[in-house]
Amino acid sequence: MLKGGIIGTGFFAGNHLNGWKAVEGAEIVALCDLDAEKAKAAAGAFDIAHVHGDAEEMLTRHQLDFVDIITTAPTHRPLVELALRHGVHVICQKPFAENMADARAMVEAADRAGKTLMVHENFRWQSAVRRVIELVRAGRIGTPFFCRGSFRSGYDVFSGQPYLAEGKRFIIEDLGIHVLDVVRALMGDVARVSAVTTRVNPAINGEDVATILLTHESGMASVVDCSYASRRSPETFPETLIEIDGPEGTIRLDAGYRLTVQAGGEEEVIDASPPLLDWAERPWHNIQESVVTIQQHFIHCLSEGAVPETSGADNLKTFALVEAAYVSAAEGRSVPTDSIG
Ligand code: NAD
Ligand code: 89V
Repeated sequence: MLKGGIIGTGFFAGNHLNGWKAVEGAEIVALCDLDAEKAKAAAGAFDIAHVHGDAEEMLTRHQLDFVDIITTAPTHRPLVELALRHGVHVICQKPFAENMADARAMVEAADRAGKTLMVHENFRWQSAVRRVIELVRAGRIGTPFFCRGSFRSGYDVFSGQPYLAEGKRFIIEDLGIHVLDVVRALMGDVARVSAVTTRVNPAINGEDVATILLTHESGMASVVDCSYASRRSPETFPETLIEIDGPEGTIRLDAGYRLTVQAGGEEEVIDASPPLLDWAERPWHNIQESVVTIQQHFIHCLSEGAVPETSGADNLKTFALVEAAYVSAAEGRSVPTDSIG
């Protein structure tokens, strides 16, 4: 049984703690948060014996195999490097970093330490999205030539995550990053990025609408469009809608997890609704079940000595799309991903 410690017990940590209870081969033995009250409440609710106010203290006191970092991006690099100095594997929440230099430094530090570093990039692990990825990887529609990943909502994310209203960057860095990662998983790596952004909600600092055109290394194109300013019905938060075309057919993941596969002259319509886990609540159940799946993947990789699908090194390519999109939106030009330092 691998022993883990949690760093950060804020808004999203309850999902991780519930998830770890369901994961085979791992148990959380300690947790820490700078806010002692939050840490004690989480330890009480999840029956974790050891509570700390400091990550270094937790890492020194316990023989951990891994840490799960559930803090916001500015703290990721110091915490990842701290954990690696203590010789433990790391799974770290998205966004991986505040900038490309920090993201690269973390990947290099993990390589030097000989430890696994995985990013908790969970949208590609949502069961409905995963079905689309598996159908495409199995060649059901042939090699795709177009994809659209779309997330449009008017859901109030700011009440649970007030920091999202404060940063200069918002939707691409926080949400678009997931959709960009899903499209990368479906269509492959990206050569150029073009983005147009705007801020509709006057109460926040960052952009809440982004439309991004990706030119893949294959020469094919994708569109990623996301909005937290869309007042519409049905409200689809937090669903990622997908449309992907190949020479042999098309796959659509529509509102309400309706999955349509048209291929080989036949049409199949599937209810791809995620399970409602006993601790989950709508509409977050879609995200919540993906937390368990990604955690299980991390533990499987540690046990087998395998490289996680969303490793730190892999996530550099998703994070570069975020950076390129911001440069493109600011400068009004198409940005080659290999120009992102
Ligand atoms: P939060 O601010 O509510 O919680 C973060 C916690 O970390 C706080 O309690 C804070 O005190 C603690 N913390 C900060 N620095 C620390 C340190 N050095 N040592 C110990 N504790 C420390 O944030 P949140 O909403 O829980 O989000 C955390 C991360 O999860 C963010 O990066 C966010 O983008 C991500 N997130 C991901 C998903 C997803 O589906 N993948 C969903 C929501 C949030
Ligand atoms: O997944 C996330 O990172 C969340 C949310 C879905 C609300 O954007 O911040």
